[in-house]
Amino acid sequence: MIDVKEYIKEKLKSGTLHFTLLDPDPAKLTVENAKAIAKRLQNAGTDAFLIGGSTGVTTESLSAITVAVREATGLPTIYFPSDVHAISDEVDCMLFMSIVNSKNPKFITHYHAKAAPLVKMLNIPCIPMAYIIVAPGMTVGRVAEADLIDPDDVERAAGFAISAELMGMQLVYLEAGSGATSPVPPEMIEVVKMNIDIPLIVGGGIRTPEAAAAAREAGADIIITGTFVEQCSDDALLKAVVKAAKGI
Ligand code: 1GP
Repeated sequence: MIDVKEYIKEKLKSGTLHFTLLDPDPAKLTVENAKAIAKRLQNAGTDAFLIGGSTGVTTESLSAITVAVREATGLPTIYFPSDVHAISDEVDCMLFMSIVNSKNPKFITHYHAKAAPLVKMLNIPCIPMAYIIVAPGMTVGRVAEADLIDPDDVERAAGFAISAELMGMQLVYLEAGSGATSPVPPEMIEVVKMNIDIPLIVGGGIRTPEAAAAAREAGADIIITGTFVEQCSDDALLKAVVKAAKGI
């Protein structure tokens, strides 16, 4: 099993990382497709795989996709939690995340209280993370009942990020929502990054080398792409986005 916290810490010494998001909803991704996509992304230079989605994920699909990705690439598999009922000890670690700008306490701490005993019993390594949803927010914004942060309201985003750090979170994720038409603005990334000392993850709507480079230049430590990697059949473009994210 890979120590993901250590892996991230070591890799960040040489620059920004790129993580690939795979949605293990069986209606969207088969094991065979997951293996093929994971291999292509490894060849493009991705550093790890986040596995998770807002709907339709089960323990079985999460385990099956995780094992497939691990066998195909040997890269870290990180659970990006979907549901309290989908928990697997196949993953290298789980992002134990609070959706800090949700209007519903279920997404801040209550689902966590339901899942925690099993997570602890299975001894799944966890990284505590604050998940901050910025407009448009897309499906996760709706499902998680987020009080969306306006893309211009950089101070509000920074406030959530700083409070997360003070609460002991080890990662902050600025999320525009999967498939967002506009990613988190570079100005917001810059201000949030300036105000925290923990790694900053940015995702949602990044699908061009320009957008990936803009997020990296603004200070993102880890850049996530999901929709783009699922849909892109052009290996050169895939590589260009990963390279732009990593600045190599
Ligand atoms: C969603 O940030 C991720 O949680 C990825 O978004 O699917 O738009 O790349 P995309």
